[in-house]
Amino acid sequence: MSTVVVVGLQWGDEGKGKITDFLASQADLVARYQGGNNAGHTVVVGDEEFKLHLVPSGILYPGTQCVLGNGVVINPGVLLKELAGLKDRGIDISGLKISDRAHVIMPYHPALDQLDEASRTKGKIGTTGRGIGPAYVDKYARYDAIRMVDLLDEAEFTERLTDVLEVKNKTLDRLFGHPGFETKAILDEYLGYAEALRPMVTDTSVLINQMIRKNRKVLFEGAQGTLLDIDHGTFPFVSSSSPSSGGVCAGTGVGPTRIGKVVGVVKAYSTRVGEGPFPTELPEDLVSLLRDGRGREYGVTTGRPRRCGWFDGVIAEYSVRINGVNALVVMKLDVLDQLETIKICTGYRYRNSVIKEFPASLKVLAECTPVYQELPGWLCDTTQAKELNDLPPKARDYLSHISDLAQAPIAMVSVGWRRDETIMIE
Ligand code: 2SA
Ligand code: GDP
Ligand code: MG
Repeated sequence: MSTVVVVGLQWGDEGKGKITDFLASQADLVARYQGGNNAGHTVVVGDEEFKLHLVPSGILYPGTQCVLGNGVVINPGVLLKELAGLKDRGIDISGLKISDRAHVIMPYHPALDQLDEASRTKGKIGTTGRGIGPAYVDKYARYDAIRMVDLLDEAEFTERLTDVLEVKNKTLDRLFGHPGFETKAILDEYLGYAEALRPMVTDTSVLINQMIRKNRKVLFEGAQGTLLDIDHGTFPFVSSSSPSSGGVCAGTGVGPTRIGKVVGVVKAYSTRVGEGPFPTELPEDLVSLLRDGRGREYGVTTGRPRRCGWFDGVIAEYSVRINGVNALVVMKLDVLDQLETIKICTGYRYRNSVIKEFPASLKVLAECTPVYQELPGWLCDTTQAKELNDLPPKARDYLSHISDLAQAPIAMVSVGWRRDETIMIE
């Protein structure tokens, strides 16, 4: 079957943008199925770098259809700005379609997100502040949600917004003493967005399923990662959507019988941005080993420095299982080029035993200490490698450990941010 899901197996930022772009050269359609403009996907083409937040990473190929599925939450102003920026750089944006069932991020969503985070003395999640959580809360609570289809209907939107603002303004005042939003100002702004987006809004489930029936190649691009999944992540330190492969069906209107392959993207080490547990995290005095130099581990959306640590085999096996991964892609191997010793976590020591399965309880996780195997570094440049045999034996040995721990075969290895710095294995 010609459908492929690209999913992050850690806490996001594995390099999904690069791999989606790489695979998109063969794709007819690329769809996002969850998240919103909290995502930051980097694609490098020659000397040009594109940082995509909402637009799928297939947009750089003219003629490739791109879709924002019903599971995505859409900030219309941000989307239009991103599209204008791409157009200014000569990118053909005419292939983008947006689901009529996708939910809309309204101005009170980022406000509530930021005020809520700022008001908490403990238990901060470290969100991106883009209103993602509050938008999904409204979706699941149902009463106050606004979908694209509502935004395009002026009478419906005006009525809904008037009712919703009454509730939201009370909440903003009562919880945070924050001044309310004006209905007219939002109407003026959002009805303008509605007109600009109208030609792109459609029933994208029809579109994607038509492509699949014609046996065209369809890619589903995950944002964030499995450990940030609302169900399978390190709850509550997660995002509010379903980045794992299970999210594809609900988030695009494509049935599970139509999913062909699941490509799991992992970094050769680990990173996390925001709060929450991170068993293999390096202490601050060692973090620059991975964060700086070729690692460039800073948030694409917020600029926040990312926490960095060693590769975690417990998490890799967990995520391969949750997503049904049948091909692994290992990213950023080159970042380890100059390390004399590389550690890899093979299990967690918990009280008197070693556990291999990622625990649900954060209390248990806090008591876990990683069991490390130390491997010798290869101490040479891998960025020029074009096939597996070009890599030094020690680097190949490291990759074998990753594959064994994750219990999945490696299909590709990335040794740099450029398209051609990619090794195909199968
Ligand atoms: P939110 O804003 O409600 O989704 O935040 C909840 C948690 O999810 C994390 N999160 C992310 N983690 C990694 N990368 C993300 N995208 C940007 C990037 C992040 C950035 O590509 O660098 O620029 O800071 C992303 N989006 C959400 C977030 O840190 C919280 O832990
Ligand atoms: P995403 O959210 O999963 O798409 O990943 P991000 O774009 O947030 O972060 C990945 C970062 O790593 C970006 O700056 C990429 O340009 C960069 N990158 C991707 N692959 C490689 C690689 O193999 N080596 C190096 N050094 N950088 C890479
Ligand atoms: Mg990212």
